[in-house]
Amino acid sequence: MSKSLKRVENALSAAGVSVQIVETPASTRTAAEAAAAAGVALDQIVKSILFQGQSGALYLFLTAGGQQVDLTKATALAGEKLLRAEADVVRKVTGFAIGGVAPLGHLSPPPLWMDPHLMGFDQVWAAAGTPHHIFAIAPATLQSLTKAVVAPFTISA
Ligand code: 5CA
Repeated sequence: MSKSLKRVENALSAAGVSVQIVETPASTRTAAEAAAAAGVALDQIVKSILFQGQSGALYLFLTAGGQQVDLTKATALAGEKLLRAEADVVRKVTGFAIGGVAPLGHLSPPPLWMDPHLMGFDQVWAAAGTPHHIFAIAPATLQSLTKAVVAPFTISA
């Protein structure tokens, strides 16, 4: 089993949350692919999008699949100017490759925020560390596990 997948599994079980990680035959590298694989609405997919501040710190924005991060709003939340994190930085700091970045189980857990668009669903689906593994979780459970701050940061949120 991949180390990335194992880290997500361990993080979930350490938190005492019983969650089934599903291996998908088709790619779940993008939110659209993950929505098709899970048979759910695009906004039920949790995109784990990383930005990097001028200080070098990373910030994670858990974003509903159909939404876009508004850089101005994200910058205001982080408190410093942000740029999209480069793929190699994401890999090094989180331990996950782009397309499989999970909302938890990071090598160095970043401060994180959660899109209110995710909160209205019974369940949302997130990447489990690889582009072929996803899991379903109640958004309130994901929020309490990650200690994400729920705040609007998407375009015309
Ligand atoms: N497994 C799916 C659904 S959970 C997934 O990980 N989706 S995602 O949206 O969270 O991850 C893909 C995101 O990675 C894209 O939205 C984009 O924001 C970002 N990304 C894609 N390519 C790059 C790249 N070269 N450098 C930095 N970020 C990238």
